[in-house]
Amino acid sequence: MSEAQGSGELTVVDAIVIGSGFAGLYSIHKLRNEMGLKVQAFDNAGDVGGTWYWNQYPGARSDTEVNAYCYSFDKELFHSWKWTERYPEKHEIWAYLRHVADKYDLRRSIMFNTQVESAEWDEDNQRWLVRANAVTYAAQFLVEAVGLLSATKVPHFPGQDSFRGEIYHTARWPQHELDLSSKRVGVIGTGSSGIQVISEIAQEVHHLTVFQRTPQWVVPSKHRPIAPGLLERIEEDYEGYWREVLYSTTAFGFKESDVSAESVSPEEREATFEKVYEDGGGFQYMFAAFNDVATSRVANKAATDVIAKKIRETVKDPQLAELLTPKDLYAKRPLCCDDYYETYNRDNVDLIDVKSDPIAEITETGVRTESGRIVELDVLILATGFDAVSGNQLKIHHEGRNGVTLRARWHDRPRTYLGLISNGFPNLFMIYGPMGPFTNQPPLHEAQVNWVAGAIEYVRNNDLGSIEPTLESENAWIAECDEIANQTLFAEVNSWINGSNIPGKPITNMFYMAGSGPYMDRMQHEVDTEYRENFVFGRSSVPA
Ligand code: N01
Repeated sequence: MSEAQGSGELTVVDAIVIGSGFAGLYSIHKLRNEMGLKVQAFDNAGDVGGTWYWNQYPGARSDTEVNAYCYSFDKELFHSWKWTERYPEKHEIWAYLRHVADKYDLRRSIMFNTQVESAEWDEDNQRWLVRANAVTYAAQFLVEAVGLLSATKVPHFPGQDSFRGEIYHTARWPQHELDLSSKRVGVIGTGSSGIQVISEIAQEVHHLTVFQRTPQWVVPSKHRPIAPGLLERIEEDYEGYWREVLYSTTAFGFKESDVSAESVSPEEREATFEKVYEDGGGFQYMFAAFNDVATSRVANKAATDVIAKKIRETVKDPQLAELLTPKDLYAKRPLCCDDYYETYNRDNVDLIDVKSDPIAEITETGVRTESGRIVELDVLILATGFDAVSGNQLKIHHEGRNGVTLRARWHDRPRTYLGLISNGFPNLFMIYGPMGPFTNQPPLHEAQVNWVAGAIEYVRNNDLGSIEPTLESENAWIAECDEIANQTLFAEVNSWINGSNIPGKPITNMFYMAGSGPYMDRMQHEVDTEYRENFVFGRSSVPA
């Protein structure tokens, strides 16, 4: 439907969805196919997939076991899609998301290659005016599924533009395969992206130089086919399984430990960590070996002692092993990857510690460090991460009620209630927004989209114009989130989790760390109380 507005035309829909990754696709399906709303979606990518569209770097794969890294909303989809690996690689996940788009006919609602520029709240008409491609769209509801880790962090070293080779960020990797076989390649960054790309390309490239600033604790994931019968067993009690996932702490789909490392002997701790490490525990190393690795220094130290031992046993050069061993707590998002430490035994791989010898400049032909060391390169890979959690939201110019911008409102820190919606920004729902749960994402995306759908239905059924959290409820939520986070060791370590990786960004807690189950209860409480405790409503835009 079109409507005249001043000198221009408005395209009017019921809901706008931004993003078409896991969360965006399900939002479109839920709102359009199940609720019958008129939906317009946008994505700045050329196709669906979100993270899995952009992160096509070699070695990219999920580090979450696939039985919890997929949709649950349609049992037939779960049954008919044949995953092959326990931790599926990028092509398989991207193909899955494209299949979902086809199966539920979602593409026709999505405008690709389109960056939403702005979203302005129109109080009189209780709706959002969204600008994209120089066209204005109006919608009562705005659902932003823009990704927790989407806005890239691209450092600008002196001289970077003069480099005559190729430069790629892992999260803006070209869609076509690159032939790196005869190339001298440098990788800056050793987070989850860096370790995957390093382990994968080391076998292929002529020479690889890793520029490491901070080593991280890496646990193998031991890739292998899905355990025979696992998905079939899940189907036998499908609802029960997904309920268990959502009401666990991390929503990773494995059994979390209820034993604290502090309660057992040092020998038992070590043996347990050894076993999970050797099994390719991945995330289980932090959450399934014991229940206090993220909260107890004793448990955390026992966990890192075993990884440090593995590094020493694996890396032949003791000096290199020492450089690869972190000095801080195991309290960043866990890193899981096969053959990472083994990679440094290869003759064609070098590690440069850019903490003690920082990168001084990028030259026309490579990298020069402050000590004068020169590394000649054909390709430079930036595995330098993201302006995470709030970064992508803030790329869009939002103006809420009374012209207050989201950037101004979030100046000191991102502020939401339940990680879903911010005071002063009615009907703007964020899927996995700041101050939301710290969990595996896809199951929580679905749960949040279901909650958003319920809130939208409530507003529409009661002839209301809008819903938003009160300032008091938002403040209380943030205080609660901070109190819980401060009981964890995550609060003591710098990483993208607290925004410290971005110069000038406020360093602050951005998550609800009490777990998925308690979070589900909190969302349900709002439904049970008909949103009357913590929300206020705007008047209907439809005259009675
Ligand atoms: O980013 P990161 P990431 N000079 O921020 C270094 C998800 N993910 O893309 O630690 C030199 O963790 C930086 O060094 P330092 C997952 O949630 C999932 O790897 O700041 N180095 C660090 O080593 C993950 O946690 C998957 O000292 C610089 C690295 O770059 C999140 O994304 C795969 C630098 C950035 O690490 C982020 O991971 C990939 C500079 N100027 C990602 N700037 C899977 O599911 C930055 N660095 C498998």
